[in-house]
Formats: sequence, C-alpha cells, structure tokens
Amino acid sequence: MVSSQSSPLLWRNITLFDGLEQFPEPMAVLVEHGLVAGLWLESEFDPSQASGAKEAASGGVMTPGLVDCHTHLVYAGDRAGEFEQRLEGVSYETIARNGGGILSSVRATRAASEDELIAASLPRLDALLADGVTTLEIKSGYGLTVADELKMLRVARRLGELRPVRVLTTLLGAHALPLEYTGRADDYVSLVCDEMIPAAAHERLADAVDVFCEGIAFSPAQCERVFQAAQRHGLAIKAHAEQLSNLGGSALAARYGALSADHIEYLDEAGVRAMAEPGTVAVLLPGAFHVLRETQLPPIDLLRQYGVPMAVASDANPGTSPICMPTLMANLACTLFRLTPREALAGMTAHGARALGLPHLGRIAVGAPADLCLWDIRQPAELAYAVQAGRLRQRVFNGVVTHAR
Ligand code: DI6
Ligand code: FE
Repeated sequence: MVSSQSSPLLWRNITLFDGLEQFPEPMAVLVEHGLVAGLWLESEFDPSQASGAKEAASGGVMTPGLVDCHTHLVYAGDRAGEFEQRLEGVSYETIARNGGGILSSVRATRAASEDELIAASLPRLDALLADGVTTLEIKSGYGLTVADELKMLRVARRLGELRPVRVLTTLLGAHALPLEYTGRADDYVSLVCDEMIPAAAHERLADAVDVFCEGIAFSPAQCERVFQAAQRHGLAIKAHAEQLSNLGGSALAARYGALSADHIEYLDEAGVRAMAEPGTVAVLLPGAFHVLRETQLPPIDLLRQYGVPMAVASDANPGTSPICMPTLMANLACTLFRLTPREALAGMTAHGARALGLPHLGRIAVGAPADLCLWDIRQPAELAYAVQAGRLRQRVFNGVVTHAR
C-alpha cells in the first residue's frame, strides 16, 4: 500500500499542533524518508534548506495523525435492538445479565469467518481513516474461545495490512463470561491465562492484554491472574476499569505497570494517585458515556492535579459506542467531560500514543515518524468545536500522502 516516495515533501504556512501544543507562528514542515526532517518558522524559512523538496500543500492546520487507542472495531452483527430497549429504560447491566449485550455480539462473531469479519470491519476502519486516524488499537473480546479470540486478532492484523494504518492488537479474552462457563468464572479465567494468552503470545497476535474489571464481568482477583499471565508472556497490560462502579481495577492495573486504565468514570482519588506514579494513562471514552447516558463524570480535575496524562478514544463497539468518528470524540470530551480543546487533541495524539506504549508517535517533531493530518480549518480547536466530516485535506502515513482531496 505504501508507494515509494522519492522526493521529499514540503508544507508551507502551516498552523501546527504538535500533539501537545499549538505553535504560535506559521511553520514550514519537511518530510523525508518517512520522517519529519525539518520544522521552521515560516518567517525564517529559506527554501535552500529543503532543496529538491516538492511542495505538498500550503496553508491549513496540521496535527499528528490521530491515534485511536481503544477500539473494538472487529465484530459481526449489530445491537440496534438493544439501543431501543435501553431507550425504553432497560439498563445495560440488565441486558447483559439476560444474555444480551456483549454475549449477543459474541454469538454473531463466533459464527462469522475471518473474511466476513474483514468485510464487516473495513467500512468502520475506512471511516476512522477518513477522519484522520493513522494508528489504532483493536481489541478481541467477542470470541471468548481460544480459536475465536485468535481469529479476531488475525482479522485485526490483516486490517492493518489492507490499509495504510498502524494497528496494535489487544487480547481481551476477559471481556465477558461466555455462557458455557456459567457458574465457572475462575475456570474461564484459567482458560484465558493458560491457553489464550500463551497462544496469542506464541503466534505474535497480541501486543497487549486487557480485562473488563466490573460487577458484570471479572473481579479484581480474577483480573490480577490475567495481569500475571500477561507479564509472564511479556505482553503490555490495559484495563477497562471503574466504568460502572469502583472496584479498584485501575489501581490494580497500575500496580502491574499498566499502559492505561480506560473508562474510569468511578475512579477515586486513591486510584488517581495510584496511576500517577507508574505513568498509567487515563483513557477517556466519552462515546460510551454519551450512548449509555451516564451521569458519573470521570475525575478530570484530579487527573490534572496529579499529572495523569489523559487520552481520548472512540471505544468503537456495537454496544456502547457505535461511533467511528474520532473528531466527534474530541467534541464530546469537551462538551461532556469539560476537557479543553487542547487537552482533547493531545488526548487523541500524544497521549493516545502513550496509552499504546508508543511515545514517539502522536507528535510532530524532527525525527518522528511522519504520520500527519492536514485539515481545512483555521485553528486546531475547531476540530473539537465543530462536528463535520470531510475536513481532512491530506493524510500522511509514514511520510506518504495516502488521502488527498
Ligand atoms: N466496556 C465497553 O464500553 C465495551 N466493553 C467494555 O468492557 C462495550 C462492549 C459491548 O457492549 O459490546
Ligand atoms: Fe471498550
């Protein structure tokens, strides 16, 4: 997919958001050999510094390529019927306890072949790419057998080969208790620890391991077993924690050096403190909060106070966030969680990359991989302020323009 890019590319007169800050003056940006090779103030730029470079564009807002650090993009079927049930007042937990929810997507996903899952997932991936994503994480978690979890991870890896995008994969075997293990949750956790994790590690299908630590899912003690197995196999750790109640899952994950704790609406100050020291990223998922019409806000002020980096992601999934528009997530992070537009954009670039253990991504800096977006807007805050598809003028992946209008 990546064509050979012979000549260096130059952008002039760019309003630049580098992943953390907006530059005060227009910039010139040079890309060569897949990397950002030069950054100059436009007023000081001398074309001889980039001789041989082809002008790619002039004007516009440039950001790092967006990083969607938490998605469940691969699944079959849909859950529109449950959406209607919830609007009539049935809770997400009640639907889950009655065999719907995640388990309904498990039935559809188990029945689907790899090719069917690719066909179902590609339009969702393409929607993310058209809105600026250059790196995303995809979780398993709708298979819940060794074979079906590995199938999902293979599909995720193949999606990354079919499109110019970087895909990281996460094994989420401990997402829900499959029906055939009713009453035997500890045995299912043994399957995750003793078979799924070793197989995913052996076949190099997973970059990380995730759990759903919740009353309707797995207890902290069960999650701890999964973390220990992940550590034994050298896989990074992530957690869905404190989404519907406070079980201390984030602090537990942080003790195991987790890259991130995600959702965290019910996180308390002790949990925030526990995340601060190892640098565990707080992944905010305003799409799920919005769709479930939650009211408990994540502890944004405490996260700021303790310097815990905040990422923002889509959580794209069939149940709680059927939304494949990362810039809408920036908007929701501001309107629902009161992030500043700058925090929301950092959450979808620099801090999203940290949540994946890839701190060299999500930044525009000399020497960084040239994953870039050029937007038809006047200032970076507009990405969070207005909700509008089609503002992406160019998308650059590894130094190659892969989308241009
Ligand atoms: N929390 C979520 O928001 C997703 N998974 C999880 O553990 C939802 C998954 C689903 O409802 O299908
Ligand atoms: Fe999720």
